[in-house]
Amino acid sequence: MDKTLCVIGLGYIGLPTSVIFAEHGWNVTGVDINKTVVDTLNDGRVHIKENGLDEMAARVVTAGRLHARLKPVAADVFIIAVPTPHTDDLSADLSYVESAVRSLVPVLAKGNTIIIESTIPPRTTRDIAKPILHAAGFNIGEDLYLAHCPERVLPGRILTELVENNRIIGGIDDRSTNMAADVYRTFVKGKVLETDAESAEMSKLMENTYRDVNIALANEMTKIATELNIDALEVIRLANEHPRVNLHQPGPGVGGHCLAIDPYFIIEKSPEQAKLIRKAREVNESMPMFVASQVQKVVRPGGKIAVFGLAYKGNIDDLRESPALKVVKELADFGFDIQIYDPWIRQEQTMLPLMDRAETLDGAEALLILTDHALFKQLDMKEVAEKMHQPLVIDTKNCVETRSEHVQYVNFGNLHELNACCPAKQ
Ligand code: SAJ
Repeated sequence: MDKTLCVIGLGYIGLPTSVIFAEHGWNVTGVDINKTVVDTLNDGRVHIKENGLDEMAARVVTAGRLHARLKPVAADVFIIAVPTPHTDDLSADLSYVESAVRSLVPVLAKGNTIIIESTIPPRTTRDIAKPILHAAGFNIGEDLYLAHCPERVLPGRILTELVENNRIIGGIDDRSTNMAADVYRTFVKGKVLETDAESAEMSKLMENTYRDVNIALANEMTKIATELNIDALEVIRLANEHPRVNLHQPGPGVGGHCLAIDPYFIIEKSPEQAKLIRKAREVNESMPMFVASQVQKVVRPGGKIAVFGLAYKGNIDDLRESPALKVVKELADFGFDIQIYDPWIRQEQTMLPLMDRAETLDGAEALLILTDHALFKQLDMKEVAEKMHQPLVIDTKNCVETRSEHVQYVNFGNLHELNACCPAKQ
């Protein structure tokens, strides 16, 4: 194949996307403003941890099918995969998307297809990207084709999901949709679903909002169940035996760059209507404080707390919007002495001091598990109990599989037991 692709943004999505297109025969240029990222990739290495990415990147760079650059180059197809952070008032900061679109203008030629993969509020493709290209003298749908194709891959499984997941392709017009769909059809094994730009934008946001609202429901139910001495996890297990019910799992909050942010992109566009979506965000945002207040029931003021897990979810090295960071902050504000262990996080990723497992447990009055890393499933509870001052395990992710008489084990199903259990407070 002699097709060329230029990907703007070599982050969690843009880098694997560049690599997978190159692996499927495209000639790819990856563009990033960060020189270290560019140099690292041109060396055949990657700056993020993702299953299988390092080997595949090394292969396509060595084969000469993937190059990294600081500026866009001419290509048949452009994919924009830059971040859309939110501003202090929680609306989408589109400055990266806008400047990425602008940066293409000098290299664009008639017949090019431009695809925005970054998550964006509804109508952004038509109301913001299209006018920039139009002002540069291009007629969209005739000279250039423009579409939104949201990324929907799960960290840890990105290379597999890029190929196997269904893709939604929403063009500014039918021709744009068809052109963009053909790009993905070169390697996607899932369905390539063609629609308009607005439906594509909104459906991506609703997928993550659906999960956020469902998790909020589970979290709210956990608070209610704790008050009423009911086992929330048992309730979820039983209710989910119904063929049309899928309650999600409660936890210390909702992290990551998607579920915790995407709902706000809907709220900002329709603040009067988005009542349930806003409430769900509030419930999930309240969970770190809820967890900290449960711990406060059972640990003496100033006491040591061992925290296992900082990443926003299990088996990844990602701290973005992690509820664990917020729980740690609340606990620190309460004046507790916090010791943290996370085998997936490197010290340079955080200002919080990380320790090894044994040091973290040493003298602790509670072990608080905030991330469901597989490594935490089989904890040696005898060792845990020996190191701790008070052998109490609070598992907010219900992930520990080992049970033992050496420790008191509490999860979101029996949090109410904390009201009665605390020798440290007596
Ligand atoms: N969580 C719960 N309870 C649950 C499920 C998740 O508390 O029952 C928490 C997790 O611990 C984590 C957060 O929610 O803190 C988000 O985790 P996640 O695994 O649900 O989602 P992400 O953010 O890693 O990835 C999501 C995915 N979207 C959906 O599953 C609908 C992924 O497919 C998207 O590509 C990604 O968002 C994205 O980029 O939008």
